[in-house]
Amino acid sequence: MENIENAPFLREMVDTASNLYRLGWDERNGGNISYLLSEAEVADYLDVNHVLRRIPMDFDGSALAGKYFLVTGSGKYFKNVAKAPAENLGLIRIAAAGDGVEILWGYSDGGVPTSELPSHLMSHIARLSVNPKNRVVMHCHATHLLAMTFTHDLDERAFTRTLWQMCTECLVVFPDGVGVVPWLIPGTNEIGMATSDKMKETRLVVWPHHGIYGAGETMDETFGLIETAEKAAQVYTIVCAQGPIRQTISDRQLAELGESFGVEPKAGYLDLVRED
Ligand code: 2HA
Ligand code: ZN
Repeated sequence: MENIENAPFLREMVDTASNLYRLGWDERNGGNISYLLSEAEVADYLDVNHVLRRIPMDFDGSALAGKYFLVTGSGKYFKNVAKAPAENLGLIRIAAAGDGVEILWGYSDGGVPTSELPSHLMSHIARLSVNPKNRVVMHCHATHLLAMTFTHDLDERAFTRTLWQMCTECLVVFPDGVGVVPWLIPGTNEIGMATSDKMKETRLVVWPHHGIYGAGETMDETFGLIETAEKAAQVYTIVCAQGPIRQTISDRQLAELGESFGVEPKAGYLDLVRED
């Protein structure tokens, strides 16, 4: 068996956790990532028939039965992932009955998967139903997006439009906009259901006064998605600090941008009639 700590998927996870920490978006035990892997990918590094521990789950994960995920650990600090991957990460498989997880590697000090496992697994189910290539769900406490949830209207259309207007590339990167859930207790099935419900329509979901969820096909692309929205939120913060907005990207320009890049802005989010 090859050393799993050299596996490309593990290196990606370590690098991403380190970057999220370095950017200040995952203080203390903030943030969590789950990465869907194929059996063929993991079989070079571990015996898939050797289950180390089993942990029950109180929601129905049967849509993901038998699937493998690399997942950050509950209570673990992203700051420490690079120096101790086996303690801070774990490789799990969803039990055949969908009522628990089987730990195959990691969580070496007796740990368990992230407390946000319901939101992650439910979001994977939602994203896989619209894009079978979806593999990554990522949660972090992106600073400016989090701050915006105190000062900006939480209406999804309004929130999305502001982000689209702040950087030209936003509409191209997230034409489906961002979803916003109500404030809910983290770690619960309830916030998992609310998040995954939004994930059927958009790959970015804001948790007011807490952080953001992103989903995508690859680690890089998912990180880039959050990074782009966070950059727009940072620009918004600076713009607001500078004073009243004198000009912005018009809805007509946003529509032309979408056409030029072959993406469809979420229906109803642009006010074209009023501008014409
Ligand atoms: O895992 O970020 O939302 C720590 C968190 C909870
Ligand atoms: Zn969080």
